[in-house]
Amino acid sequence: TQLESELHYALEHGEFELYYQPIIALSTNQLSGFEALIRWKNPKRGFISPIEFIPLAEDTGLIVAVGDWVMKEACHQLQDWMRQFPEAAHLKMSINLASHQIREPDLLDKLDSILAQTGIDGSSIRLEITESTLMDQGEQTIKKLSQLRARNIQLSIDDFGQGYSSLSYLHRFPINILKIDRAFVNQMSDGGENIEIVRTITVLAHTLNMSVVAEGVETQQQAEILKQLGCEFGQGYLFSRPLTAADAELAIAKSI
Ligand code: G
Ligand code: G
Ligand code: MN
Ligand code: NA
Repeated sequence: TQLESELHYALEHGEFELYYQPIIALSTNQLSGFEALIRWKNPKRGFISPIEFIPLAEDTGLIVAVGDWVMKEACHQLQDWMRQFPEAAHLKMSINLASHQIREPDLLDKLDSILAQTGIDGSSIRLEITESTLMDQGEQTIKKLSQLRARNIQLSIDDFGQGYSSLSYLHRFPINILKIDRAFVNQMSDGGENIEIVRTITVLAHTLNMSVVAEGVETQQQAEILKQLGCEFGQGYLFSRPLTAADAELAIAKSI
């Protein structure tokens, strides 16, 4: 299709850009890291949301090339920030990984070469994998995830609660972080029910030795409730929208 060939063109001509959304430690209000979020600025069409082109990139397999670019760009950016700000060595860079990318045989080699090139420690990056990707795939995925963990790379389940996680299965995945889907967080203040769901997810995560990131935190009240529930991290418009690299850099400078 037209859009498909434009995606190819976009990759080769630098039309993609990463934005960085802060992730905040709720107990201290400190910056703990960023989630890298891709943006496409097309000279003709203008801004195209990832909601439109990521599914297409997944269907056509182009997601692997796009994902490779994202991993490289995000890691080089983190390397640059760590050089500029030695006090920011604790910051984590979260990178979304599509299901194609996990199945891809070269993923580990690519990550190894990015880590070697940038000198970043594996523990500084977090790969976000959606719940449905995780549940779709069997033993091969568990093996791949273990190989990532062997490099100290952290693993997050993204959009948790949206899919159909088999809870009995969850403990078999070597996951460090659980990101609670923003649907639960948004509706938390409406009444008790979603608060109880978030509480239960948090207890579940902690039982499995995972930390919790709440997505879509938009109000101070939500942040307070989340903190009380023992949720460690928050991400959302209350703290910050996704930022350009330049603005993210200012946020780091301010935080240290
Ligand atoms: O940032 P925004 O709300 O526009 O993102 C919309 C969707 O696109 C989200 O589900 C997000 O996870 C996804 N997305 C953003 N950046 C990337 C990326 O680099 N890779 C993949 N696979 N998905 C991304
Ligand atoms: O699916 P994933 O969690 O990767 O997507 C992250 C998306 O959520 C990004 O596109 C980002 O723009 C969006 N987002 C981030 N914070 C908020 C928020 O507080 N409210 C809403 N509605 N969306 C948010
Ligand atoms: Mn994500
Ligand atoms: Na998410």
